[in-house]
Amino acid sequence: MAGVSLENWQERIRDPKIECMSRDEMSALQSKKLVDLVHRVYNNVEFYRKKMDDLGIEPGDIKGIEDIGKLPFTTKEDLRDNYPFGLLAVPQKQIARVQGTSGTTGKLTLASYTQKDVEVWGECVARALTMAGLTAEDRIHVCYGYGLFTGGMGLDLGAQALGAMAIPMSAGNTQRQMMCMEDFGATAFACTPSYAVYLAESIQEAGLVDHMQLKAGIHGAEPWTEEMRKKIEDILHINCFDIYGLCEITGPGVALDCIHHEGLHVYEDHFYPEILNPSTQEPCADGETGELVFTTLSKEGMPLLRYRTKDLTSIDHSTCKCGRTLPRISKFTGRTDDMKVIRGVNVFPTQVETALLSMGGGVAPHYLMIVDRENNMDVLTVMVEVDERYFSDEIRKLDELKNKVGAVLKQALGVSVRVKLVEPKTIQRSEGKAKRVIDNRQM
Ligand code: DLL
Repeated sequence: MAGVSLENWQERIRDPKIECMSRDEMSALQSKKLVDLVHRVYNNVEFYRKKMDDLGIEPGDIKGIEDIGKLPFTTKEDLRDNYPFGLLAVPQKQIARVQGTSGTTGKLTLASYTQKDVEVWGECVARALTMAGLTAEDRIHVCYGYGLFTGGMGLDLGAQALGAMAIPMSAGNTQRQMMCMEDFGATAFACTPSYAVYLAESIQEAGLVDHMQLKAGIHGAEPWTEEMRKKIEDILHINCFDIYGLCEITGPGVALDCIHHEGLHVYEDHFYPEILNPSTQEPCADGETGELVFTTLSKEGMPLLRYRTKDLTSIDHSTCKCGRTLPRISKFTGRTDDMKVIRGVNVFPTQVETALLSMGGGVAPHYLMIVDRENNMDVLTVMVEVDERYFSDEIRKLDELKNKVGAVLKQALGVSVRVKLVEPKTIQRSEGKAKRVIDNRQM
């Protein structure tokens, strides 16, 4: 059984030339790619030609990466308005694959990839898997969904590029996941962090932890906390890594955290990150939180200029302990659109998660936030599952726990919260992205 920690950890870097490149060399590479990209989109994408004309910019005005601020933004709404193939920079017959994500309303967001885009994607995920300590010897159990969602396909492409064994389980059927994981000797697994906790608990309950050969978990597609990472690691005795991506840029494989867990390294030779103040769109300094904006430097099929992700993070350009110079973005606090303003206070689901896990027991990290408006006042109710081991019929004990949870949440969020304790396993589990918030105020 592998252990958690830096002991017996061997650093592996798939592409040291790029991943450890000096800042000057990286800027030169990015500049060259940006100049080429701007010409490509201006000449081939009506939408960008019009946007640049409106701003009075010509491709020749962009001389290097330092000119990126002159370029127009792209939003999710722009993608919807040009759905499905209006933003292609190549003829449709060169598109090898489409991937998508379903928003909460309306049409899905669709992204188109050429064969080369697919290869770059696989290579980025292979870099990420290497960062997580995996090699061609490994067996990667993929329980992200396969389909338009990029999770399953992305991890699969990465395993292939690495030369490892992909186990394409897709999502669902936890009993079967556990059986295959054990029988096929999976050494790593990939799924959302919320499903990883559920799967880890199920493996533990079935007494199968020691039967597994797992050493790494690759989790992302939704925000999760350091406490959640430690929980999965402690149950399964593995190292877990945070993988980030979005279908518009490429799926998983835009960034991954290394063993030091001090931020996620962005593959900036392909995806140029900017962190901007969401209101003023001015650049944030290193360490300051803002909206993550990406320009796809290498994409052929559907390249995007300054795509506003709505994800909130900060960036650090210093060299990491692992030796990589790739900048690191901090773990995501949330999105501009999943932040809830409750009685004037900004609240993110991840704050609830951190607070619950900091209690050191009593409750499980399975929760649901419900926001209502009563008598013109916002009311936040947090439904929390009582941990199986602490579950008791004694009303007094449950009352004590409820009060404790209420106090911990109030301290963490800065607003008072109604706590509703529920029995273990009653909050619906998701095999994909977990639903953490229901806001009834908008109905
Ligand atoms: O969720 C791609 C992905 C699949 C990433 C598997 C990692 C693993 P979309 O469905 O397009 O793509 O959703 C993208 O999910 O803008 C973030 O808000 C959120 N997200 C993705 N990864 C993380 C993460 C995939 N590690 C949206 N932490 C993004 C926090 C994440 N949020």
